[in-house]
Amino acid sequence: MNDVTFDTKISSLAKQVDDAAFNATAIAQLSSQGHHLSLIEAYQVQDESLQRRLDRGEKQVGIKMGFTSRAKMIQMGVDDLIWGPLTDEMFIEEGGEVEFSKFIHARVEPEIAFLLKKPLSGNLTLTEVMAAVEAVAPALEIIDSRYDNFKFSLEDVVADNCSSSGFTIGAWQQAGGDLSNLGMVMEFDGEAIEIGSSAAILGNPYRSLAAAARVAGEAGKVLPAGSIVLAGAATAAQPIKQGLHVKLHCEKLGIAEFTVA
Ligand code: OOG
Ligand code: MG
Repeated sequence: MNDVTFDTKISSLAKQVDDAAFNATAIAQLSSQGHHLSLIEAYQVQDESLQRRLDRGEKQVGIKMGFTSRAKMIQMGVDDLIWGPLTDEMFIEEGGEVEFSKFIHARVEPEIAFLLKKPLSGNLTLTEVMAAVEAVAPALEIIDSRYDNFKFSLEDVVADNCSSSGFTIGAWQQAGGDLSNLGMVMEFDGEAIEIGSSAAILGNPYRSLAAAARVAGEAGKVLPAGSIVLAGAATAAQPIKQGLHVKLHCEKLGIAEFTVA
């Protein structure tokens, strides 16, 4: 394939996943359409679909890490961590409402968020990444695969911006505390639906931040000061529906909650 044909293919796949997200309409997995992308090509599709969002006026506010826990890898049948951009359009005011009609078949999962006070990129020690953190907070992420039946290969999900579609962040807490084993309980309408520990996130969510810096560096990017980084879900994700109230209690960090309108 010459370069022009290749660029056209990446652009047309980016348009496909971005249109699916924008219109909340599922599409067939790219792999089942016969597009067998390499991981590098999948991230090129992701980059182009981010560009389409930026062209519509969205702003990148950070990144999310995915499949940083065994629980998530097993639930989705994949075996490597992934990452993708978060934009302001995905942000849900903490305690606020999110429209169910924005989504195709959304799920929610319990996470921990970091706010950076220094730029991060490349291979860094845990101590170095910890020193770059301004604050930490409990967070909930809404994922909404644009693919039929929420099924995908690793390359499919990367091309689809890692299913990113919404996130809410509880009150920021001072950084510096031990995050390696905090109890996390996600409730649906006041009843626990997922119970886990932050230890599920690579043994310590700060390792996910170090991984974020490393993958950003490998992609020739920097996570700027002021970025939000979601460390990845501590438990499996659960489907949401209209009217549902979702609340995360995270030991030492507090709560994050929203209602599906
Ligand atoms: C992909 C996103 C994974 C996480 O926290 O592990 C993710 C998906 O499960 O659809 O956000
Ligand atoms: Mg997640």
